[in-house]
Amino acid sequence: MDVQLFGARLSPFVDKVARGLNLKGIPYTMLGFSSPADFKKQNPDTQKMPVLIVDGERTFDSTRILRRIEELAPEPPLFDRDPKIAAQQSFLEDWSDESLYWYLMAFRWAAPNGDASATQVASGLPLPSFLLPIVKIFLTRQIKGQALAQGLTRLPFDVLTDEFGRRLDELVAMLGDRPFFYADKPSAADLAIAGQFSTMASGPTPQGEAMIQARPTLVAWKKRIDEATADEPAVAAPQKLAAVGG
Ligand SMILES: N[C@@H](CCC(=O)N[C@@H](CS)C(=O)NCC(=O)O)C(=O)O
Repeated sequence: MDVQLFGARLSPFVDKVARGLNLKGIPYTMLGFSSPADFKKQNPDTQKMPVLIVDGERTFDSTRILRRIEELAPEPPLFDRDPKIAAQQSFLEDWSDESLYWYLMAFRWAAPNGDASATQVASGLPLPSFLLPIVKIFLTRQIKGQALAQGLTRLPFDVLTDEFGRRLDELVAMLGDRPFFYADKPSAADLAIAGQFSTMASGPTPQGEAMIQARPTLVAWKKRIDEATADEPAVAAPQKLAAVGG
């Protein structure tokens, strides 16, 4: 089976899917992009990343991709066997994708962090450095425009941080003493939230990251989900194995 993941790990949705593949032990290669045309080519339906390509068959949208991964490798399951718990996990996955994401976007594109976010995205593109300033203007107009249209990015920064803190406290309460959301094993909900938290920790949003770090329950949960979904360690070089064997 040939599995490719189109996108960049900076996207919380690409990170979510990469974690799902790692949890299932499915080997894959990353497929990057260099222009909007690549998005159109890989995903004519929504023109967004991630896209999962399995033996040439494409699936878009991280939620649908996780369901596809579940078909390819049913173990360990991405949802609890109990349908009521599975429904709660699915709801939380959707909240993370459709609401928590916009808190992240608001932190990224609000006045204090917008320039650093544009620099981060632009420097991930294979471009000559003289084009960076122009690309930053284009990215800011396009991505910040989406965030402003959604609305959370219009909040004054102190109101945004207050609301985000409330959401984090709610996540702490929902976790309680459990290692993962609603269950003892990681689910799609954990993968989704871990993706959002990883992008929040990527540099341009120190205020949001500090708020997560101030909550030990969330820090301990993030460590657990990172361990459960870590990338495969690099294969040892053959000569080293021979030396150990000899
Ligand atoms: N609901 C989608 C969201 C995907 C999404 O918003 N991807 C963003 C990156 S974080 C993207 O591709 N943006 C490019 C664009 O809007 O042109 C999913 O879960 O896959």
